[in-house]
Amino acid sequence: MTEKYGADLIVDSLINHKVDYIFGIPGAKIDRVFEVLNDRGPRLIVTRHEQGASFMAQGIGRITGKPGVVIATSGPGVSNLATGLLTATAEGDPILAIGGQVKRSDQLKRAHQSMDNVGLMKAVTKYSAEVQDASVLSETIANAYRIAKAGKGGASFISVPQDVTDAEVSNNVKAIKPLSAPKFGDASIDDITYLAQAIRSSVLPVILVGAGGSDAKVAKALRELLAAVQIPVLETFQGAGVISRELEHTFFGRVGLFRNQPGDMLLKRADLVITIGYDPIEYEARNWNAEINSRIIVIDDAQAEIDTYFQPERELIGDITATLENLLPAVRGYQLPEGSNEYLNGLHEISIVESQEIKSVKDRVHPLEIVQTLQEIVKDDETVVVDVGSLYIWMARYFKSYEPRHLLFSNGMQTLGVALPWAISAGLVRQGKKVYSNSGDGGFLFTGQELETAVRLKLPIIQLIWNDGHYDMVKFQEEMKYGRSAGVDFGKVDYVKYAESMGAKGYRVHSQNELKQILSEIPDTTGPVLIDIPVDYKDNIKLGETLLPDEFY
Ligand SMILES: Cc1ncc(C[n+]2csc(CCOP(=O)(O)OP(=O)(O)O)c2C)c(N)n1
Repeated sequence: MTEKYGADLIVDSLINHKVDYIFGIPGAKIDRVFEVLNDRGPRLIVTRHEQGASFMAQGIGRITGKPGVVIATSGPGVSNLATGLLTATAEGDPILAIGGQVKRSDQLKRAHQSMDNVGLMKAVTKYSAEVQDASVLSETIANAYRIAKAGKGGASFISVPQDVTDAEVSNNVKAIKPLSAPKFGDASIDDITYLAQAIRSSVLPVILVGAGGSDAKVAKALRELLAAVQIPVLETFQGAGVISRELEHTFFGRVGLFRNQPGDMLLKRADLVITIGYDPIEYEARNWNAEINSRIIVIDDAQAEIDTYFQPERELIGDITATLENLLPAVRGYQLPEGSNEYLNGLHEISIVESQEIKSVKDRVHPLEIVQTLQEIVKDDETVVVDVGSLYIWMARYFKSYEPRHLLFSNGMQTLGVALPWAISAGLVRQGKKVYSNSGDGGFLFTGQELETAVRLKLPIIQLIWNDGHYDMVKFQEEMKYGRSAGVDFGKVDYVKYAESMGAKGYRVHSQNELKQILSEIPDTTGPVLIDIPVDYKDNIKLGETLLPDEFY
């Protein structure tokens, strides 16, 4: 019989959990796992930095709802995972991370790469543990996997000392087969009836969909509800895409960051706010309920975190899809009163007028021109990812997406550098579909080295760089606060050459027409393409200004 090691149990456990991809970089303390991956197991995607690998695992978690898996070696390999795990835990995305560790006998010494892995990761995960005996590796992985995706998703981290990975295990120790997750029921009939009555007696109810409401099943149930009941809907940035084209008339935009959107007016005016999978980390209630007078009812799978500005009258806790399905018959046919319809028509007009004001300076492209061009080119089943920065405010406000989890933002943690790694995850999962990755020239170079990974994988990623030569989102907000900015400038990079040096195609455009032409000529099958777009950010200050007349509030 062939020998079996801890590393075999790790890989067999991943196989049993039907893990398709594992992202990471090896090192001596964990290399036996990579050695086993040579022969079997998930497809290994070697990245150019562990942070990139952790973002890619998060991207898999965000898109599929199943934990993305990442692996790194001890010391700096593990610490480089921290930002990805933090972002995933904050934003509700399941990840299973496996980190190498020094031998157990070296852990209390100042030995090479010795570090308290579990202590470091405790702060940024839902679960952080170190395995001390190879025979329990599989059960630890099974639990970590389940914890990562239970309720609100997040990261699980397992530290594995080198001598545990390398330990021989008896052939009687088998990797645990995947177990079916417990199925939760809907909210109680009492609570559903209560909400139905609240809707029927309201004059202007509104639904606010957050990250937890944006998975495909919830979106389907919500769409069925909205086809039968007239209620306006708002999204947070991570709730993007829940409203289909057919239901577009029910959509009143996204809210987040500055309290100046038509959606903010609607939230203020509404006499009933129904939140679905809303997480305050995206847009704290103090921003939209500053006066503490909103009537709030929650639909979620876990009870709400209460604060002064978020005191729901009722919470419908249970499987969100099942709750929405059972709410439907109780509210079918509800129509808004005439006065509310007039108000909503007015709101629609404000958004349309605002999005039409475009005047770009010569040789630079206005943000709204980029948004409009993408809107024309991108198909509904293609993925658009957006890094943090001024570009993300423009995209979150104006780019419409009609399928859940097809327009991706890091909003809970606002982590710079997620775009290209998430684009790689989307390219892998949604095979054959183009992915449009948007980054500022600042954020792009946080993980820009992963362009080589995308080239190696031949993924059809179109990386747009909104290039203004500054960390603009900080710049314009500093200018609003202090009348000047600090720490926001950096030097020039030739992104076309950068792309070419890694084997990608690189272009630079100076007008909306050039952008449109290049985008429309990219074949579906081509590998990564990078487009450098000198962007005209003169209107950015408007993003933070109070934009709406008071009487609408
Ligand atoms: C990891 C990380 N570091 C710092 C920040 C703070 N921050 C938010 S936006 C931003 C500037 C982004 O600049 P760029 O990518 O060029 O996009 P732009 O705002 O110019 O469109 C910075 C530094 C952050 N969100 N994440």
